[in-house]
Amino acid sequence: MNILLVEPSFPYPNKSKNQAGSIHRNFVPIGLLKLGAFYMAQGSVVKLVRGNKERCDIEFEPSHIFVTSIFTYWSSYVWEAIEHYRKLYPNAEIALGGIYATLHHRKKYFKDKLAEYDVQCQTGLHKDAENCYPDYSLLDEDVEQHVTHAMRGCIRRCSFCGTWRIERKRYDKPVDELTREIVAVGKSKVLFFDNNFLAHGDIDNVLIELANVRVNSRPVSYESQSGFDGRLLQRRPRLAELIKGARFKNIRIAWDNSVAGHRAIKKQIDVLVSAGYQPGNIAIFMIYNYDMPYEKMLEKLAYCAEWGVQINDCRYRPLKAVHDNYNPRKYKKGQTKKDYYIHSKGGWTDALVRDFRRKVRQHNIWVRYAKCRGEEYNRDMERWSEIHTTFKYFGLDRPPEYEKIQTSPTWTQRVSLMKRLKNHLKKHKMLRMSLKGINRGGINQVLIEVCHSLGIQVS
Ligand code: B12
Ligand code: SF4
Repeated sequence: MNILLVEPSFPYPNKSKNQAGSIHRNFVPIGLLKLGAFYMAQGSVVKLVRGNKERCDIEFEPSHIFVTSIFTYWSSYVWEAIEHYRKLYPNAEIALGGIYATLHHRKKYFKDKLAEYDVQCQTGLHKDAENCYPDYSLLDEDVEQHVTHAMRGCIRRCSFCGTWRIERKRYDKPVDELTREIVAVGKSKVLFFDNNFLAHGDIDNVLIELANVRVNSRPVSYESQSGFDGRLLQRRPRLAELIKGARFKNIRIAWDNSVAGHRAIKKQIDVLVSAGYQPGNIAIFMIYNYDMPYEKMLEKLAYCAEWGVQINDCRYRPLKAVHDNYNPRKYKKGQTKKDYYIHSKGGWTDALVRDFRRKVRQHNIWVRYAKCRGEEYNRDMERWSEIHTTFKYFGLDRPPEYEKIQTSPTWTQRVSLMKRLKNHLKKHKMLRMSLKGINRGGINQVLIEVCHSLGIQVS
């Protein structure tokens, strides 16, 4: 078979503004990479495309096209991809799978669309692909981390969550299989996409063995994308020590229940701190725009300030949502329920959603840059933080103090050029460039030349 794997042109953020949001990096269509590995092993010719490409970019005639899907509210990108590839290859067999397909396949509108474009739908996990390692060579660019699962499913049934509908069966990957996989894939950073990593039935051994894994004689570092189940940590503080011992970074726990649960959350933070994590490097997932009203969410925020931990704000979108056009830039004009889901039942409005996000952003900046110096949040700190993000984008270290940037014409020009160039590269989905290694005196000139060549105004 000639198989074309398609990741629709999902609107992934290029890079989140703050560290608590650093979870948005390194997206890869992991399901497709496993499917590709499986079909290649079967002798098929496989090619992967990201977005809607033209025939000339896809140098072969696919007999089968596999389209993946993820968030339900990104459904339009899925159907656009299907429409595009159906027109391009009228005779190919098209199959749609992934999370959105699994959550919506029973709905009438969904079935109608399948019929309209003559598409087969496959729900849930692909058993054969699950036994394969993702083949990263299918991607054009190098990916620094390996994405995997230690377990599937979840031990809980939270009302807002789709996880237990998507991964109905609990499965724990045996420890030796997991470590063998990490060594075979050979990347020294591993990202777990598990729903509830600590619920693995053999978690102690998993963590002990992860600590021992070496890739090219180097230790491996880990991250659990969905964070850790704080209740399990609280029950067994030893897990926090094992997590630390295994070099897990970007630690997150969730606080989705009532404000009255603050004592338990504090205990969970204490367990992590006793294991060696700094409060400022711990983040708390918090669902908002849901049943808990804005005022109560502010109480949670105040506790987080007292504890000195960061917040990962999670705006609720229902599992049935098929669009989400929330635009953070529209804070002046505002948006309505037509644009995105607003949980008015819980008293939420567009203004409150934006206000809560703003407060969380300011809180995180304060935790990262000011708290340790005993200072309050101020707007310059946020401006400096944005410049810092731009520096990181170009592979540079920390910028100087904000005051120095403001008072030096060279620095002001440099920062302005960097911002313009970054916006241009992002807008046109161009590869980011590195300014690392260019001598300081020459950076402005390099930036001016690059901007000129791209038609960006530099005055
Ligand atoms: C990791 C993860 C994230 C990551 C990144 C996801 C990514 N890949 O881009 C991050 C942290 C960024 C994230 C963020 C959010 N997430 Co999330 N996330 C997940 C999680 C845990 C896994 C998703 C994933 O990528 N899995 C990897 C999949 C695609 O690969 P796989 O499983 O190996 O694929 C297999 C099958 O799917 C199948 N398959 C896949 N494609 C195809 C194609 C064909 C043809 C076939 C045959 C088979 C097939 O075969 C593969 C092999 O078995 C899911 C929960 C879950 N269990 O699914 C929630 C989930 C998708 N997230 C969810 C939510 C709510 C969010 C947030 C909105 C939370 C918030 N409020 O802030 C944000 C939104 C961010 C945004 N940009 O909009 C919801 C979805 C809600 C919805 N309405 O769609 C889920 C379902 C969890 C939940 N709580 O309900 N998330
Ligand atoms: S613990 Fe997390 S993954 Fe499990 S059901 Fe609740 S929200 Fe979903």
